[in-house]
Amino acid sequence: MSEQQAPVSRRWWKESVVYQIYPRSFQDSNGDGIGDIPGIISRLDYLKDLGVDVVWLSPHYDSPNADNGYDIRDYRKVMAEFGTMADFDALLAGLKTRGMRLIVDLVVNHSSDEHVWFVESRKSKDNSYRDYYIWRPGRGEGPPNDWRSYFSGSAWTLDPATGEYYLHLFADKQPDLNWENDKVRSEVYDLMRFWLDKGVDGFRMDVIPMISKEQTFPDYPPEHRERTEYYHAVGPRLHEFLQEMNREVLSKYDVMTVGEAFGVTPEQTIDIVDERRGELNMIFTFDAVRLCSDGHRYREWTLPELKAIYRRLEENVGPYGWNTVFLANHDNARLVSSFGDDAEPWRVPSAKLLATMLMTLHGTPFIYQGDELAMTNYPFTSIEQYDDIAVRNAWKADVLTGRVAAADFLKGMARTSRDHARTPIQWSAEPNGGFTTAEKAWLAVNPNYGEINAEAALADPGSVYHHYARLAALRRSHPALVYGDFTDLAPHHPQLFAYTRTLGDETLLVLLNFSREPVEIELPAGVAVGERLLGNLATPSEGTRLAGWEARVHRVR
Ligand code: TEU
Ligand code: CA
Repeated sequence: MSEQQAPVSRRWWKESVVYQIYPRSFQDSNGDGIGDIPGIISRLDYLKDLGVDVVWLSPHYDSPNADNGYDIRDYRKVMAEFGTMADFDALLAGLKTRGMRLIVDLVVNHSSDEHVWFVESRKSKDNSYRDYYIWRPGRGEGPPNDWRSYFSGSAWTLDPATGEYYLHLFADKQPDLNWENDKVRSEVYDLMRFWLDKGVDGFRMDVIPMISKEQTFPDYPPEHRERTEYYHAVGPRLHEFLQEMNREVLSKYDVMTVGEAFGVTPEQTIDIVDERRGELNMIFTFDAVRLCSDGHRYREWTLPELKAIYRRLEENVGPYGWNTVFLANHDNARLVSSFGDDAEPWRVPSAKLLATMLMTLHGTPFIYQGDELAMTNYPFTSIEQYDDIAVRNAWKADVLTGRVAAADFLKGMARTSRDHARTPIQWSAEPNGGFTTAEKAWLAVNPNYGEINAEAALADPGSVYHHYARLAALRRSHPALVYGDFTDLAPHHPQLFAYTRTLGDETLLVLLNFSREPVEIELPAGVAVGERLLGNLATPSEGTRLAGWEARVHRVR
């Protein structure tokens, strides 16, 4: 598949295993029901023992929490609920002491409407901060164009003070910054330096491809009316802005960057991650996670579709780029519930199979908190149980207007809502899963915490947690799993994902049975199953047979 001639550069961030923390839901330390930084600090050994190299912290900044911190009021302050700057410094030091790194979330497509820049900007048309945001007069009685917010409704809100509309691709409390303004860009570069000078090791950049807007502000072209992310991503000056950011800031530090690239296609990826261009190191593309959710509806996906996405990413990124591997984050339902089988007795083996895939595909793996415990979707049944602004706004826009039946809406959300991933981490069988000593956590703990929790996982050598740890160790001792070429051996097989990773004279074979049914594999000539390096069942099958949801990694003979 990929006969690569050019030597691929070796970088620490290619060899790393990244773990995402959503601080609000990780560990509460002071009994207010909200996760916090001291809580994270108390779990650093848990992360180290899991095999984590880099922690990605979802936003920890001062915020009114319209979107749980993705609406930043002060980029240089720590969210009071999470702790203080001293706590942040202690977290960074605690990670470094253990040989781990920290990347933080950079949310600069938009700020909070409570950020002082916006408070000023909305005051008058001649305010010196006016052009920090995107203001336009209406068109007739309505907004300037037909752009829609990802959280329902128009992307424009009329502000009575000046009679103009401001743009917000997300909530009305998340006004988009105007990247055309040099002053905005230099403010962003300054705040990046602030955190880099503290010693953070890079950034995950929130919806970064959307920062450059088409300045004529046209209506959506017909082909982009449905999936507007493909319109908003990769605007006219995106590459110019990223190259400037790299020149001004990133190139001066040894850091990693990963852009959240909602709306960027595999074909567009290389222009952002080509190391010769000086933009970002990696991006998250969403074709794989979106396989199972189409808006708020769950979609049945097939394994050949998933494999085709990985091949397409592989073919498009080439020797000068690098991929991420992830299937879950704080914006998607739970990994094992969406891509595995969360019915017993398949939950644990299927979660381990997914772990095996994430850690052996070609790219930097990202683990989302709780997936190492095979945490499952929450049994949501009513609208009141949801916290997420995306759900609440969509309910108002779709159900309360009669466009979607309540039952259909709730059925879809029960499979796709972002809140599934945001329920607190289940640490033990104590009340509230040991997440908090408060009577109630900010979002309900999944009632299955009695069986599914970290204490039980740590005590069980056959747990998903220990499987991740073994995979991390395997990846560390086999550079083929990091740098090796990827070959899909059975692209069209409906239940089997079988591939090799080859570097120099080492070839490893990964066999994954994505179903409850046993399967017998036919391997191509020249590929024979050799020594088993790792498996997910207590009693592994032999040779070319795989039991239901069995996963194994072998040497090739
Ligand atoms: O998400 C970007 C994004 O566009 C989607 O994943 C989005 O969450 C989904 O379409 C809504 O249903 C990023 C952050 O990861 C997300 O948590 C934020 O809400 C969003 O940007 C705005 O900052
Ligand atoms: Ca707390």
